[in-house]
Amino acid sequence: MKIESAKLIICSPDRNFVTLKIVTDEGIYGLGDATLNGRELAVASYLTEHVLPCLIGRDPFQIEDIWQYLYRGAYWRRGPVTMSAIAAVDMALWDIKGKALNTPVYNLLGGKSREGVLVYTHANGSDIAEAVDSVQRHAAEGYLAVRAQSGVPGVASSYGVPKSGKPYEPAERGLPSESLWSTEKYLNFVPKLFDAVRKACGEDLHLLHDVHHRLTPIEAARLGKALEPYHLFWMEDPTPAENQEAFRLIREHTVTPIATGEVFNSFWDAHDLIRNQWIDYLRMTIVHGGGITALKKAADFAAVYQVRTGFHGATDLSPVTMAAALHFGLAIHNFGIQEHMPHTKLMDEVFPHAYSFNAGYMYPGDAPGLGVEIDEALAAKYPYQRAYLPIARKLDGTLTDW
Ligand code: GCO
Ligand code: MG
Repeated sequence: MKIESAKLIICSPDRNFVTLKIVTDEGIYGLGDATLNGRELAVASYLTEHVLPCLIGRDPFQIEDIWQYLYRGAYWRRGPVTMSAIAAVDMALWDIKGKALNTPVYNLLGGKSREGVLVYTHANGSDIAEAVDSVQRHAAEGYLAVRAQSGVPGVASSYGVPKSGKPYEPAERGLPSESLWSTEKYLNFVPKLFDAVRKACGEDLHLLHDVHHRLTPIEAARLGKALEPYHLFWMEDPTPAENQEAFRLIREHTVTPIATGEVFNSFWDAHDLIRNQWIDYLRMTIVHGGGITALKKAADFAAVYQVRTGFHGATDLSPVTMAAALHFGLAIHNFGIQEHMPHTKLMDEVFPHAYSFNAGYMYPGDAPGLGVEIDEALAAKYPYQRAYLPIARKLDGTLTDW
């Protein structure tokens, strides 16, 4: 079998997605997600100009060799643009191999280690009452794990707070919007939020919270300690992780479990965090982390240190990445949890898929390959529109981590 052609489908059904389609001379094709939220066309151009011409004529079964060719062969290493492009090729090749062998991708990764993939979803509110209500509604839908975020009095437009009762969706068309931030108000507020949520929802529901890189290590340590009575499943991205050693200080002060990695693009971003056991969950994702091939190695390394996966799964990761993450999560032994922020009805129509949700778990389905299609005619009706993530400023105007 040989790769005959490769093309990109760039569309915006409610939000932007860049999808790679690799077609073989035997008519089998594979799909890969290349979406990098707010920087979509950089990855598209990297693929079109530099990667796709090198694929034609290659054997799509040689996934490892093609990965090394695109990674080492470029000389320039890592970075979100490069790694998302490599990931898209990698996903499409696993999809092709599964279809060619007539088996779901999870079988190529070692087979089922569990029956279903535990997922968590997002609950949001502009205040505590709304957030509690949202957690309860998601629990009633069957979720066993829910992430809770709330507007903080005085910084109501903060991360994770939806506008006009819609699910929270940060990417916005037009130039970046600005939101406000106050660490002091946030730190005083969050324990009250989780006190209310625990009282309303009982002890058994898994609760999660995303700090979104906004605290210094000592502030994060204070938050982790304050949240201990509410036994969170995890505290996410407590501080930026460019300096991996920053997590040592948090770890030394709190037993609240720590998850990080959604902005990582290489195993090396997580190397010290894992080998020092400064984190409990690795949140890298297949699209931004270099594909299934790269993440399998990262997950196997993490397994040695009892670090489990908790892959990123916001709506900016397309259904192709969602499917890849579900096959992956079903197969590996050290799976922890998978984020699930449901796509809109339109996004699901553009990407018909075999995966499903039932009673707190997701299932990749048994279709060969990844089990996702793209309706190209429908996708063509929704052309790309420039969109950005917001930026954040402190109350005095200083730019800070969003
Ligand atoms: C999450 C994330 C998202 C990101 C978004 C950026 O935990 O789901 O933090 O909300 O902000 O995916 O593109
Ligand atoms: Mg996050």
